[in-house]
Parts: sequence; structure tokens; C-alpha cells
Amino acid sequence: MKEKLQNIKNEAIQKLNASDSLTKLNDVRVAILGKKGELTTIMKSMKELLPEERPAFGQLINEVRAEIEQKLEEAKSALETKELELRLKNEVIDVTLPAQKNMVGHRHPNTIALEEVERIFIGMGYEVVEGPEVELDYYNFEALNIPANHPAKDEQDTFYINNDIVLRTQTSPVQVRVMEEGKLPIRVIAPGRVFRSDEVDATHSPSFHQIEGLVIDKYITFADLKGTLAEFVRELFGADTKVKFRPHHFPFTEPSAEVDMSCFKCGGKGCRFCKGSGWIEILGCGMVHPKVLKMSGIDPEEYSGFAFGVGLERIALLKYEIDDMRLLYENDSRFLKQF
Ligand code: 2U9
Repeated sequence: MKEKLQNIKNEAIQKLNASDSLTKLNDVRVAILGKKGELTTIMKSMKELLPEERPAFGQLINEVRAEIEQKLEEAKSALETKELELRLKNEVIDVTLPAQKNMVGHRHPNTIALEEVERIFIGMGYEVVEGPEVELDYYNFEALNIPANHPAKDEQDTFYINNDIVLRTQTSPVQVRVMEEGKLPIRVIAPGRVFRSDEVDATHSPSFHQIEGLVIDKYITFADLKGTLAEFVRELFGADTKVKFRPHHFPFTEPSAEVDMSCFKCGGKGCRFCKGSGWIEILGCGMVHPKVLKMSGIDPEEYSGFAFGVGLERIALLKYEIDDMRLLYENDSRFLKQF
């Protein structure tokens, strides 16, 4: 029996040395030390021995078991180290490979144009103010001297929430709210989204953006308006740009004008960009109507002011020479990345 035990031990050590994977090692462990393993079987057959022989043999089995377990542990840790080394070797990271680029967004041409306009007016001492896009009919129309039967109030042109509430068609209500606050003088620009019930095409959208400006103080004249807007256009499109004021009509300003600037492509000679005229229409303006001042609690005898309005998309389309407004609303990053 001793000899058999010796054989089990030798065989176990041989098998352990030959195991080249953790799975094979486990198979050897089960075959020797498992419930039906060789060492367990020989232990069970101890009852065949004489009682006085049993303690010595029992001790021998324990020694052999301890020795096998130790060898098993050593072989296991050696194999684990080997497998880890192999994995590290295979999983090596090539730090010289180009990194995957993160898709970062890009500022929208509208945003770039707006920041430029804000920079110019902040430089002239203006404050940037905002207000609600869903507005009372009173602020959008009434307070701006747009009477109930005015064509601008037609359902074809305006989105109505109900009889008294509309999606604002201009940012002017923001300035009316500033006037009502009663703090004078006023020097503000009001940029923001506006809504008109328009069909989508290359130059129209039911939702676009405006920047309007309002100045109210004592002794403000049309000369202040002309100087301010001429300077604005020069800063935005270049120092050589000329401006031309054409008489126009708006209900909220009197007198009113539309402003053309000399074409920045041809310098005013006439080209395809300005359709041969040498001029490009850029904004609308005028002296605030006395009735508008009065309605918001400002005395037109003491104070006067000017206002202007310009389409943000119009500036972006001109400045970046984009020929279709719809491109501004698609948010295609291949388009946006160009600005
Ligand atoms: C108050 C008083 C007067 C704002 C003004 C315009 C002229 C104008 C258009 C330009 C292109 C709108 O985006 S557009 O279609 N705007 O021509 N806007 S004067 O006048 C005001 C505003 C507020 C209290």
C-alpha cells in the first residue's frame, strides 16, 4: 500500500509538471484529491490495514496530500503568471496610433453673426436685452401703433395662440417692456427669435431671428440714427462701406427709412451679388413715433429716440455668402464647419 501511495505521488507530480493550462491543472486536482480521486480512494481502503498500522499510514497519506497540494499551488501560480504575461503581451497598446477624434460641434453662423453685432453695439454703450417669444397682442401690435385692422395682424402673417396672445412677429415688444420700466435714457439691442406665417423658401422661414435697437434720450435726432447705423455697417462689412437712407413707412417710427449699403463684393460698381445695382438692402429704421413713446409713459415733448431692425439670418447670409437660408436650419455639420 505504501508503494501504491508512492506511485500516486510520483504520478501526480509528473502530471502536474506536464499541465500547461489551469484547466488541465484542475483536472489533475480532481483526479487525485477529488471525492473519487486516487488519494481519497486509498484513504478509504485504510480499513483493510491492521489497526496498529493505520495511524502511521494515515500520517503518510496526510504528508503526501500536503506535498501534492503545495505542488499544485506552485504550478497554479506559475501558470497564472505565464497566462498574465501572455495576455499583457497580446494586449499591448500602440500609443503611436492616431486617437479617435471627438466630434465637437461648431458655432452656428447665426451665433457668430449675432456675437459680432453684439460686440459692435456693446462697444457703443448698448445693453443686450431679451423678452418672451410668446407675447401679448398688446405688446406686439397695439403698443407699437399697429391698429387692429393693420395687414400685419392678418392671420396669414401671424401665429395666434388666442385672441390676445401671439408668437411675436418682431422683437419690438421687448423694447416696449423696457420703456414701460421707466428708466431713461435707453440704449438697448434686443436680439431673438420671431415668427411669421411664411412659406419656407431660399429667403423666408416661419421662424427667424431679428436684432432690433432702441435709443431714447433728450435731443436724439435723425443725425444720431444715421451716424450710429453708418458706423454699425462699416464695422460689420468694412470701413469703406457706404450707406443710403431711402424713405419708407413703419407704423412705429416717423419718419422711417430703409438702409442700403454699398455692395462689399464690387464696392458699388454693380455685380451679380447686388444684382447690378451696387447696393444691398440691410436694415429698417426710423425715429420712434410720438404715439409709441406716449403709450409707454414717455413724454415725446421731452424725449425722442430712434429704432432700427435687422434680420440676423440676412446678416449671416450676406457676410458668409450663403445663397439659401434653409442651409441655416438644417444643422448639417459639413455646412456649419465652414464658418
Ligand atoms: C419700438 C419702437 C420702434 C423697430 C424697427 C424696423 C424698423 C425694421 C425689419 C428689418 C428686417 C424687420 O427682420 S425684418 O424683417 N425691421 O425695418 N424695425 S424700425 O422699431 C421699433 C421697435 C421698438 C418701441
